[in-house]
Amino acid sequence: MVTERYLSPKKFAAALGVSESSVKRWADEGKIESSRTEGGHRRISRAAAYRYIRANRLPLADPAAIGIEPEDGDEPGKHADALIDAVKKGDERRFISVLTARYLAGENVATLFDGPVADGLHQIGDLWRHGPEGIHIEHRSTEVCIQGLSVLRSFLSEPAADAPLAIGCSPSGDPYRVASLMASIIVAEAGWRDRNLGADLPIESLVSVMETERPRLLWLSFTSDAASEAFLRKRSPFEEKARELQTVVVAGGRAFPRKLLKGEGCGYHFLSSMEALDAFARALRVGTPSIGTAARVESEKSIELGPVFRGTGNNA
Ligand code: B12
Repeated sequence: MVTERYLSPKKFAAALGVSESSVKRWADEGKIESSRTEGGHRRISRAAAYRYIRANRLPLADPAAIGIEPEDGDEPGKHADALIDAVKKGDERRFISVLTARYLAGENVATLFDGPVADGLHQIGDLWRHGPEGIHIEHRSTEVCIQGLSVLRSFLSEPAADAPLAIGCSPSGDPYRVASLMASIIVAEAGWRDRNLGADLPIESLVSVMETERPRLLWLSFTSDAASEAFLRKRSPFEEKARELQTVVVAGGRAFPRKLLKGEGCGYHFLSSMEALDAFARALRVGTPSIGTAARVESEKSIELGPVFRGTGNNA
């Protein structure tokens, strides 16, 4: 598995099939983020190199030169099948290799998450009914996804220091970790500072982190029916805090309690996919009026949009 964080212009040039002097010129012109060693040698972070390849849709003449496993075949769907298969088999190396190749090829990250990554986990969803091995397969596949998504997260550029903050989690009693990690990567890619608080977060600590961190956007992922029922019973301190701080709350997941779309609440916006979150987070980031339409279309069941939405939120 590839490890070195930095690439020499020579290695990067070999991977791209261009001359070393071209890469050095691009670095000096600032086209590729680069730095200098104490000895004055140029070095390019692997993440910056990956972003450059992705942004310019550059073909790799020799992927192995930078430790990327060449992709086998290019038929449509081949990559999705490879990802699904890697998730189901708990094959971390292959999952990371194919996910990295899809990222370099410029594939939409949210589409990858809603598609092959989620499908891979959905397809093992019933194994637990057939015995204890089903549970360890679910654990293994979940860990593979967590590792792979964390590697992909490391390719993203750091958001601006003054970028708005988005935090999120799965509520108390909900052990599911993948969807919340996906959401954090999607908002980070949309230019937010992201803070994933993971699974099973008690509502009291959610309220306290809202008080201290004052996020502009907050995501909730509901997968466990029992945890959703518990959230419905205990939600009022959270809703009071969200109203007080004018936090924009988005929620999704198979167990999202529809009741949240009725009554006072705090203006939950139900988004059914990571693609929807991507569009929502990008529009809210720039506070365009069209966000209203986008959200209303996506969550026609949601409560009328509050003033927050028109960019009066805090922590911007
Ligand atoms: C992995 C897994 C586990 C793992 C979880 C590991 C972990 N820590 O994450 C473990 C082994 C712990 C587990 C345990 C159990 N599980 Co389980 N599990 C799954 C499985 C296979 C995948 C879940 C997952 O991560 N999916 C990947 C995510 C990304 O996909 P997704 O949830 O569909 O999310 C997509 C959208 O909904 C949306 N989305 C989701 N959240 C959000 C949030 C926002 C803000 C947005 C915008 C979008 C969004 O975007 C995502 C990408 O498209 C599902 C099968 C399934 N169909 O999902 C069963 C499943 C959820 N489990 C199930 C069951 C029954 C159980 C057990 C009771 C089994 C048992 N007897 O042990 C226990 C209960 C645990 C508990 N305390 O609740 C049932 C239903 C659960 C329920 N009714 O509450 C399912 C549906 C399987 C089935 N078909 O029966 N499970």
